[in-house]
Amino acid sequence: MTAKYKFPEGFWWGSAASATQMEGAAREDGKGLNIWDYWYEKEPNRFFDGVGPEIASNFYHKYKEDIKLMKEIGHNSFRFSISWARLIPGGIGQVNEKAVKFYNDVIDELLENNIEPFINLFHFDMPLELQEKGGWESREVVNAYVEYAKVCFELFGHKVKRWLTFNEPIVPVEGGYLYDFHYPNVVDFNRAVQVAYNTMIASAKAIEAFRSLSIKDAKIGIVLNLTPSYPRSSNPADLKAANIADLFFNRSFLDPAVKGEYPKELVEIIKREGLMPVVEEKDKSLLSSNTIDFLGVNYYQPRRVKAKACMPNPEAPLMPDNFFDNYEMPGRKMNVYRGWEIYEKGIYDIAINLRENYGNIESYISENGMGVQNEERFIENGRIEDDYRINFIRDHLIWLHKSIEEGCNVKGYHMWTFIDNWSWSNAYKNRYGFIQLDLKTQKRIIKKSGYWIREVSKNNGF
Ligand code: BGP
Repeated sequence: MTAKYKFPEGFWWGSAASATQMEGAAREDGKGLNIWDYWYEKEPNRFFDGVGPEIASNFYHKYKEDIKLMKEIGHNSFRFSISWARLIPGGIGQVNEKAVKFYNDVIDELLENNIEPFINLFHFDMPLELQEKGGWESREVVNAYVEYAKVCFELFGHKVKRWLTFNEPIVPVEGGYLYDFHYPNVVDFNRAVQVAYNTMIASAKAIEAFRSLSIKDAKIGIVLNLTPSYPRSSNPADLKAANIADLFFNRSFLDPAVKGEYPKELVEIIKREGLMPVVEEKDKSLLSSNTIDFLGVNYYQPRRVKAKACMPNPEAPLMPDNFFDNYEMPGRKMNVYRGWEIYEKGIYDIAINLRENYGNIESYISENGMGVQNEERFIENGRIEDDYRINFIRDHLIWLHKSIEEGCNVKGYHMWTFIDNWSWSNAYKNRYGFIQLDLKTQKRIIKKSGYWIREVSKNNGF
């Protein structure tokens, strides 16, 4: 078949997942607890249907079967994260040999199946003991993370060539320190800024440690969720609001990661509002000399913004949203289950922005996907006929393809996610996988989209 949309040779086709969301075995083989295990124990009501992370999709026990399925649906690459609390229970000190064996086995199994492993070091899962020491607010925790990163590079660096320091580092800031959807459920802009800042310091320090090891042919990057900010109109007030949202939610991580410095405009706002974090003398040079080699972009939805309509309550906690209002554009296309707008062109706009303003840094789509509730209703002859997911992927890929034709340096497309998995406080509400997971039996069944992506991968296009 000659594909109409042909992708560059060696394009990465695959998916992403994270330790807490797929491994299960949350209390097995010496794994320490992380904030998810703990929060669930404390407040199970905060999780959809009261389901916690203890079993997840059971990758810990089923990785062989799962990797076989990845192969079957055409994966040539796969991103997963290491559970810090599994590798180093408590977050500091002794390495857990059973965890080392597990991650080695997973990496070997992937390599034997010609699936390139991408390893992410942190996907929202702070070891509990370190959260109790202050989490990302604490420099001690930053240093512990760097030690953990070094352990990973030393253990697995000879086999793994693509490393990521963080997945969506802004999400623990939003969830844990502003909007109450992650533990420790703090609402405090000041502390949120410190957490955001320290995370970037941790990332830069891990990159520094990585480079000092000179691992042959290996690259290190970060995964950011980029949400292009579209103003309601060209009215200057709307443009200003969209720019502030962009500074807060995109450039706060994108600029230090790629350019090694924070945008001046953002620093001015943070100073004006009295939100400056505690910084150390060497931070500036640390950030500027340890920028990423490549960028993972998670793209789910755009952010539409308008000028603030009302004065915020002066007694309510200060929030990023004091500077703009979210805008519900009439006629927008929605994924109603997740409550996220679907806007395929956003993926193109991100790539063009990286080309124009970020030196066309090597990038790939590290997550994109569509969570749908009650997918069983689409079962025909034993298989989920998820044509909506196929359309979703295809329409995004068409825009991604266009960006590549226009010179954007995009190297791959990973879906969220390989198999239906546990989605934080949404637990199993929305299903994202190419592969259906029967929660009762743990049986895995490839959905129609899985067969579709296999063909796309085989033809390197469609
Ligand atoms: C991203 C995260 C993933 C994943 C996905 C889907 O933000 O990196 O961990 O969960 O979003 O979102 P959700 O699970 O909230 O529906």
